[in-house]
Amino acid sequence: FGVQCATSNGESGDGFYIRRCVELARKAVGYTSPNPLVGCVIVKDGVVVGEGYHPRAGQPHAEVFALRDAGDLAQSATAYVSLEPCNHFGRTPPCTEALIKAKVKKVVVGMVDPNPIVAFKGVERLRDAGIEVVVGVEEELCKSLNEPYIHRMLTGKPLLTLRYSLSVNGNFLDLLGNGVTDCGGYYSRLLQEYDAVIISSSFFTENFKVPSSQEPGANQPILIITHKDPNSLNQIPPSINDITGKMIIFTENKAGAAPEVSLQGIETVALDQINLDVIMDYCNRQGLCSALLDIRGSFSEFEELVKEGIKKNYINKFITEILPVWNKRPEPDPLQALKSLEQGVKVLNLKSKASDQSVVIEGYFKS
Ligand code: AOF
Ligand code: ZN
Repeated sequence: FGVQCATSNGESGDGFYIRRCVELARKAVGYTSPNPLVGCVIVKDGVVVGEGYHPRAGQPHAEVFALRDAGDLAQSATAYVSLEPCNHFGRTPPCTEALIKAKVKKVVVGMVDPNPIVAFKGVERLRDAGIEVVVGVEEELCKSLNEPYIHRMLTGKPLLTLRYSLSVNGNFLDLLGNGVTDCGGYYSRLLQEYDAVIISSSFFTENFKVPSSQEPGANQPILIITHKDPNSLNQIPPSINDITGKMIIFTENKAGAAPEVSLQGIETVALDQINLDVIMDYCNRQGLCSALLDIRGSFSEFEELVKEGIKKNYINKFITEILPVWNKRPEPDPLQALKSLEQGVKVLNLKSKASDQSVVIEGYFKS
């Protein structure tokens, strides 16, 4: 019963088990918001006797599943958790009490929970109960696991990421328009990770395909559609009514024009001007930790939103995908629209990943 602690190259220790916690936590990618992804491993005498992860908000926490899995073997064992155990009654009871009751000897924590009602209180409670607690093992990895959750806890806003595709000669691409669907599964994985995807109705075509993740068992993101001209709802293909996932359409009330709602059962909100304040508020109310501002083809549709997002520090991150396509500059030229952005927007912490299908560059806007 259980798994030996050492890896094939003989590596063992706290880092190894916290990495396993992160691996377990990732099984619930896309399902846990507004809660974080958390994994837990119980180890006794060098053998894993229990494992668990938090499957979704409202369900028990990672520690509870791991302790159940371990049963009596949890006594005098070490519990590894990628996030500080909670010490409060939320939708579920405190994990600290479950660990104390199970009589674990030691708890190793990947990172402190940025949630102000938990931060350090879980660690203190365990120490007060005589349990040895180690904090900050594989901390960077644990932080990267929960980037959206941490961002929302610290700022009160969802992590908003600007995404677009470019040809190798630097022009914007419309993924669908160019017949490129999902290079290497990268887009599918993004849709699995992000809680919402914001798209403009300007890229809808007759055979419009709803952005949806192809990852097995993926929880599909909420679709947030910006639709500037309320009198042309017919631009939105009727097939949109077949979408089973959650969706909301923001329209713009042009002078005197009453929004014509011809789409059945789809939440439609008419605004004087579509803006990120309203969209971010909506995400918060839905308990979403992240949204992808997905620029398809028509950058000009999003120009105001991108400007607002950068000015107000709402857009924190960008993902650029460069595809092996040489295209002619589209009309109207979206790069012209980019030129009108504030000067001096700085980017940091660039990371890139190349495959034979595309090069993906990620980075952050300096706030
Ligand atoms: C843990 N282990 O697996 C998770 C934790 O409403 P609740 O009861 O689910 O509590 C949500 C909060 O608990 C969440 O905001 C975060 O601070 C913490 N999540 N804590 O010990 C877990 N998911
Ligand atoms: Zn908990």
